[in-house]
Formats: sequence, C-alpha cells, structure tokens
Amino acid sequence: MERRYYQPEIETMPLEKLRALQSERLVRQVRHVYENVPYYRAKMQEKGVTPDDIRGLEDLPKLPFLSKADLRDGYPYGLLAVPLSDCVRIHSTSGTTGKRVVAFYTQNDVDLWEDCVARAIVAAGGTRDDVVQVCYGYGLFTGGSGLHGGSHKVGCLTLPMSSGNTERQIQFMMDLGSTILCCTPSYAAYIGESLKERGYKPGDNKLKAGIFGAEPWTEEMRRDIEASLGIKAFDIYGLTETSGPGVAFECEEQRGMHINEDHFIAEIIDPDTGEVLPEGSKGELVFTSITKEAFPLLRYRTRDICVLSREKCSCGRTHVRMSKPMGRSDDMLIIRGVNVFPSQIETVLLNEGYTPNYQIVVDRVNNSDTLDVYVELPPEKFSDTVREVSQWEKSLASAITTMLGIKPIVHLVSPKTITRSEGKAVRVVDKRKLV
Ligand code: DLL
Repeated sequence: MERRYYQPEIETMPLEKLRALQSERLVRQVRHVYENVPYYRAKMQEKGVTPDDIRGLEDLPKLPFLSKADLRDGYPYGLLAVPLSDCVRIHSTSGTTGKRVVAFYTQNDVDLWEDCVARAIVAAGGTRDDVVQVCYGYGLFTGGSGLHGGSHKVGCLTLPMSSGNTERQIQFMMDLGSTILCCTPSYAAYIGESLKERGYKPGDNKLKAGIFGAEPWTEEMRRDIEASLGIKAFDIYGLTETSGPGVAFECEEQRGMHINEDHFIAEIIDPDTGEVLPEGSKGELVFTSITKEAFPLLRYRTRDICVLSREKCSCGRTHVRMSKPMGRSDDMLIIRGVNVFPSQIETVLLNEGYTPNYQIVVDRVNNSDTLDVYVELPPEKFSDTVREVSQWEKSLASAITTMLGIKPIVHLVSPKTITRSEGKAVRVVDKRKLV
C-alpha cells in the first residue's frame, strides 16, 4: 500500500498539540542562542528582551528580526551556536557584495533536514521502490544534497546526477527507469523539450512525479511540465539559511505547500513596518527555526512575499500551507535557479572599468531564463572596431559568469544610449510573468 506520510504522527498532529510543541521548542531555542551567540544576545539586549520574557509562541513578536545583512555581518562564524567541532557540513548562498552567507549543520541538523525532505518525497508518492533522479546542483547549493538525503531516508534508489549534461540525464532516466525527477522547474521543462526533440513521447519514460523548486514557477508552467513528462509536478520550497529545500512542500492537493511547523514557525509581516499580519494576509514570510542546533535563526526575514492558510487540507496534514512566493521585498532575482542581486553585476562592471549605466533584462524563452546585460561603452573605447567590442563583450560576460555562476549575454552599446532616469534607475527589466 502506498505510504502517504513519512512521519504521520507529526504531519497530522492536532493543531493544539503542534502549538504546544512549537512553544516548548521556541523557549528552548531562544535560551540556546542567547547563551551561545553573542551577536543574538546583543540584538536581544538592544530590544530589552531576555529568555525569561519568551514563555511561548505568543511572545514571538517580542524578538528582534534577523536579516541577510545580519548574516553577512556575522560571516563566517558570527552566528554559529555550537562549537565548530560539532559541525559536520556547510552550505552557502551568494550575497550582494560577493560575501556569501554560510550555514552550518550538526549531524542532527542534517538528519532533521533530511526528514523534512523525506516528507516531501513521500507526499509526492515516493516509496522505497522509487528511483529518484536528483538533478539539482550538488555542492554549496543545498538542492542536490537536500533531495539526495531525503531520498536515502525514504529508501529510494538515488541517482546523484547533479545539474547539466542533459544527454546523460536522459540516458540514465531511460536506462534506469527513474520514477521521480528532482530539479528546478525550468530544467524540468528543458528536459521535457529535449525528450520531445529526441522523439520520445510522455509515456515512454517511467517518471510518475517531479519535485521542483528553488525558483518561482507558475501554474501554467506546471501544466506544461506535467504534460511534457507525463507526471504530477510538486512544488518544494526552502532556503539555505533555514537548511535548504524541504522547509515546505506540496501534497497531492497541489494547493500550497505545507510548512514543516515542528521545525519552523512561520509569520507573515508587513515588509515596511514589520507588523505581524493576520492569517490570510499577503506579506513577507518570516521563519524561526526551533530545532536547528548549529545555525538557528530567530525571526529571519526571507524577503519572499506570500500568504499562509490554515484551511483544512484533504491530505490530512495539519501544518499550515504557504502559497507560492509571489515576489520579493528586495531586488533579488532568481535566474535559472541561481540567486542574483543586480548589485553583483554592477560590482563586476565597475571593477572592469565600465560606468554604472547598464540595464539587466531577464526573460523566459521556451521555459528557460535568459539574462542580457546592456552596458554603455566608456567614451574612450567607443571608436574601436566591432571585433574588439565583441571581445570585450565576451570578457565582461566571463567576469559576470565568475561572479554569478550563470552566463549572461553582454551587449556593449554606444555611450549615453541607456535611458537615464529622473528617479530610481530602472536597472532590471524582468519580462517573465511569474505571478
Ligand atoms: O533555493 C533551496 C531549494 C533547493 C529549494 C531546491 C527548493 C529546491 P537558496 O538558493 O538559498 O535556496 O534560495 C532561496 O529561493 O528565498 C525563494 O526566493 C526561492 N525559492 C526557493 N524555493 C522556491 C519555490 C534554495 N518553490 C530562495 N518557489 C527563497 C519560488 C522559491 N521560489
């Protein structure tokens, strides 16, 4: 019989019991960070809060918020809450100024993270008989190892493919009969197209489900992917700072992602005022991780805008559901699954001797993101030959690739041709219709 839950007693826990569990864990977590992380202690002292003030969930709003800037301030060890010798892993995400955010994990942290991902895999219909093809990137990015660990926990045969090399992905998918595909939705769409180009029909593969996330995707895209691969496509959400994928996942209802509330307390706030908004309001998602040992976050501002719903779900899970993220309250773009801040591109341009007159154009063509960077030639370079210009374009593209990890197309244009703005410069034109 198909197993519907990985940890049924937790996933279907009555709300009252869940709240009590969250309260108890929150109290313990606040004490843990206060005692072990001077940075937190100082932040709490600044707000006049001590661990004694936090007696349960209702006291959460008393705590200060934490942002990506705090994590960058504390780079690399400033927010570590256990001795480094207790840590077994790091993962990392890119930051605005080239300074990365580094997240640390104890063995227990890895274990609980993998449980969260295992819940997502089982919710997508996964059992020990499945063959899970993981084509999220492996490495500092959390996607590969996260899905990999979850797949092991469920007992699936795990194909650690990492991203790219579509030819090989297809060969293994066909030869080993992959049944669950894990990657970014844009890569799933690309694999679907590539299969079609090779003459395969949706029924020719053994896939039954896909677990896709790490970037925004629409319901239309879901339908396209489901049709091209002949699968049911499930959304999965997470961020490096809170562990990685599996903070929230979709069940068979496909109506929002259940947040693993035994590990994360979710709040929705007004991004401008910080005020906590009532259930059902659209606002910025804030997480408090209540079980993390090495790198706990209290009231971490994700910058993702979404809505929470406690409406009863037919799958039987009681954990709150978050909508697909509907945008961000900062300027971060997610291009081909990679987090990109416009300021990173600006830094490269300035380092390479260009002016900050540029425009970034992002689009989605055939379900794949494109990144074009238009940059003005400095006047002294203007009179040079086409061949030289094309060489500069290539060299600038390669410097940007080094910074971001994804390749742009650079267009050097004549001086003074990029529209000057009288107010805020429009640096980014995002033509993708993601919400
Ligand atoms: O993207 C972790 C992940 C890996 C999630 C694999 C799902 C699958 P980061 O690179 O730190 O971590 O990026 C986190 O990506 O704040 C969201 O803005 C965005 N994001 C993640 N999942 C989704 C999703 C991973 N399902 C940032 N839909 C988050 C929309 C998503 N946006």
